[in-house]
Amino acid sequence: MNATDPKGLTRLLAGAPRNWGRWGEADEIGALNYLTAEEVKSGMSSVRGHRTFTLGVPIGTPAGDAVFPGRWPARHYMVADKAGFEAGHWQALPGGLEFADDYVSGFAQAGTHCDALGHMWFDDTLWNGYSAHTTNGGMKKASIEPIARRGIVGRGVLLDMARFRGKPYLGRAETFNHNDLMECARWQGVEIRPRSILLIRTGWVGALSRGEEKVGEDYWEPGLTFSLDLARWFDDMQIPCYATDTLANETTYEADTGIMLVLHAALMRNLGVVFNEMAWLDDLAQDCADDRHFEGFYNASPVCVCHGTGGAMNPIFIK
Ligand code: UVW
Repeated sequence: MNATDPKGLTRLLAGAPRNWGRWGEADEIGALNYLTAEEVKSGMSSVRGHRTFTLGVPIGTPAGDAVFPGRWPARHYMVADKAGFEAGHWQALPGGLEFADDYVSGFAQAGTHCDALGHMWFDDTLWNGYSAHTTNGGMKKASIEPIARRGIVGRGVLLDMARFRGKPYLGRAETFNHNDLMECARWQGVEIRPRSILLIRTGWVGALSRGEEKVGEDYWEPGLTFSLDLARWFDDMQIPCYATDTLANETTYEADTGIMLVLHAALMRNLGVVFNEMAWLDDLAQDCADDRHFEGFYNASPVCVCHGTGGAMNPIFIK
């Protein structure tokens, strides 16, 4: 099995768990179904100091935002500003009020975002068995809309893999698995309970923002790497959603085969696990390291883009 095999994923994931039909034939939110009122309560009761952290990265940055190869950064244009009023392009509103307006365009998957469950597929089939043809001209199934309507709210656990490994950030192509996550949790003194939302810090987005790492042609992120055991662990633990501070939530290639983005297939497409990518976790991680409290209340919802493949968001973590 290798990356040139068009059926590479089919073969790699033979025997991997799949949640299709588990929440009915019409389901479009997958493992978010695990987030019931109990999980909201558990998230709220894990709050101690009521400190809030926003996890969205800035977009439209003067230096140019880091985005996955093949995409380009968000573009920001001023439509109305004081100069426009002075030049006579705009007139003050009755009573004298003037205003600034702007226009932002960019990829749904640039910046901190949530992927729709139908964002990636193989074998012509999306999450829950929907045909890949339902993506044509806009997602008719498993778009970002149902996730935006539901919201992602529950008990979040920060797993600081970079600190655990004694590094400012994990290196290019550095990997870890579910056993490492559990060891990291033990080291931190926090419990990964069933239905926890995992926030996995690699330090990578911080390194990109400081220019210590760059997105280039041979881009290869650090992150979780696939195994059947890892997929089974996510399934057994009923993980509804996980966030990372990388652009795509997993190491870019499987080292043995060169197959790309395997967890988008094994976790998102097969299990319905929701991906929150490119989260800013450095400030939260510092606070957790200071007070040794690694859990809290995670709240997020993507922008509700009609038929969209994903949506920008700015999650809030309260601890
Ligand atoms: C890719 O598409 C590579 O990643 P994301 O999950 O951000 O969309």
